[in-house]
Amino acid sequence: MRSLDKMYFILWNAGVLGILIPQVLGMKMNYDGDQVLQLIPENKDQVVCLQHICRSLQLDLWKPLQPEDINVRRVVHVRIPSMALQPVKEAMLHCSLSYKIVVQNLSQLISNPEETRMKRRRSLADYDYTKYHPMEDIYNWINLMTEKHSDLVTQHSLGLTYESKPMHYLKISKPSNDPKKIIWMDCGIHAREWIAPAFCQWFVKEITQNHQKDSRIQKILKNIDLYVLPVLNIDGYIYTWTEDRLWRKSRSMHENGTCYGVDLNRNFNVKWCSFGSSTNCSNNSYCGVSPVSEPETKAVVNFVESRKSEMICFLTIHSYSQYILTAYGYTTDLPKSYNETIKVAAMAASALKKKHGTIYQVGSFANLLYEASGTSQDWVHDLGIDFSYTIELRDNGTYQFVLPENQIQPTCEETMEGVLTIMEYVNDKYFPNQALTRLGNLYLYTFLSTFVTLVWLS
Ligand code: 0X9
Ligand code: ZN
Ligand code: ZN
Repeated sequence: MRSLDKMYFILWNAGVLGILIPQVLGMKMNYDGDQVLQLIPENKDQVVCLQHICRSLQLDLWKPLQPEDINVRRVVHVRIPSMALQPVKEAMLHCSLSYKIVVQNLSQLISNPEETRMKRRRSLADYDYTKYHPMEDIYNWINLMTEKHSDLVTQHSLGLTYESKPMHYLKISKPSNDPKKIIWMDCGIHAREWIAPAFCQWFVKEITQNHQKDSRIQKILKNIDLYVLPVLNIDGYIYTWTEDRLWRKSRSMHENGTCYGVDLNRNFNVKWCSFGSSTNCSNNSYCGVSPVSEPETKAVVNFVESRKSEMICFLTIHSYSQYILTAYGYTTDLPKSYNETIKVAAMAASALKKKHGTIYQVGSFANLLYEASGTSQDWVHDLGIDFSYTIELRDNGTYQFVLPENQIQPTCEETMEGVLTIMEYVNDKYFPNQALTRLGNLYLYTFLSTFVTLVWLS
C-alpha cells in the first residue's frame, strides 16, 4: 500500500514539475534527453500499472497508441520526457516492470531540418533519394519529375489540405487503346512516418528509370496506371519539419484552438470511431467530429469512389513495425478475400526478405496488434477492392519513427520488391490473357501447321 501511495506521489510531483508545459504553451517541441523505453508486461497487474502510469502522466505512447490497448506479452514503446525519467522509472520498478532503453537521447536522432534543407538541389539528377526532404523539396521534385518524364508521368490535384496546400499526385501511365486498371499508392498519412514519403519518391524514380528495361514493370504498365500520392498529410508533414518531429495527425483546429489535428487513418467511414480511436481531440488517435470530416480524407474518398470500378489494388504506406497487413483493422474477423490476400502478402514478404534479409510479418492488423476502426485500408476493402494493404516499413523498434537516413536506401530497395510482387500478382490476375497469349499462339501454330501438313500429305 505504502509503495502505491509513494508511486502516486512521485507521479503527481512529476506532473506538477511541468512535463506537459511545452505542449500547452505551443512552443517548438524539443526532445532533449527524452528516452524511448520498451516494455513487455508479463501479467495483468503489470498491464494495469503501466496503463496507470501512462494515463496519469499522459505519456506519449508509440505502440500501441492507447493505454487500453496495452496487453500482456505485447511490446510497448513509450517516450518519456527527460524531466519525468527518474519518477517514471521508479514507478515502473514499483510494479516490477522491467524496461529496456531503446532510444537513449531522442534529440540526437532528430536531425536539424536546416542542415538537410541546405543539401537541396535544383535538378532531378541531383535529387538525393537517400535523404528526407521537406515539403517544398517534394513539391519541387514533383515538378521536375513531370517535366523530365512527360512521356510517362503527369501531375494532378486531388484537392486541398486544411491549410489549403495542394495535394498533388502523380499518374504513371503508358498510352494504350485498351481500357486500363488502376493501382493506388499513398504515403505519409501519418506525418512523422518520414520513411513513407521517401519510399513513394523512390518508387516513382525506379519506375521512371526502369520502365524500358525491366520486363516486369513493362508488363504492369501495359495494363495498369499507377497513381502515387507522395504525401497525403501535407500539413502534418510540414509541421514535423517546423515544430514537432513526432507529430502524427493533420492540423485542423478543434474546440476553439485548444487542440489540433485528426488521425486521418481513423477518419474513414468504416466502423468510424469505435475501436482504437478517440473522441478527445488532443488524443493521437482522434477520429474527428464525423466520418470523413477532414478535407484530406474527403479528397481520397472522392477519388477512390469515382474510380472504384477501375481500381484493383490500394496500397497505403506507413511505418514502423515491418508488417504487410491485410484487412481488417476494425475486427478480428477475416474477410472472404483473406486466403488469397494473405497468400500474396506472404509472397511479397518473402521477395522483400531476399533483398537484405529483413523480416516482415503478414496478417490482419486486428489479429496481429489491436483493433482500429476508420482506416483507409478497411474502407477501401469494403468498397470491393480486395487487394487493399497497409505496409508498415522499417524498423522493428530500434529507431522507430526516427529511422536514420542511412536506412532509406535499403528500406526502399526491399520495399520495392515487395510492392512489385503485389502489383505483378494483381496484374496477372486481372489480365491473364497477356501471360497466356504467347503460349496460346504456339498451340495454335502447332495445330494449324500439323493440319496443313496432314491435308498436304493426303
Ligand atoms: O494505426 C494505424 O493507423 C497504422 N499503424 S501506425 O503505427 N502506422 O499508425 C496501422 C493501420 C492498419 N489498418 C488496417 N489494417 N486496416
Ligand atoms: Zn521516361
Ligand atoms: Zn502510420
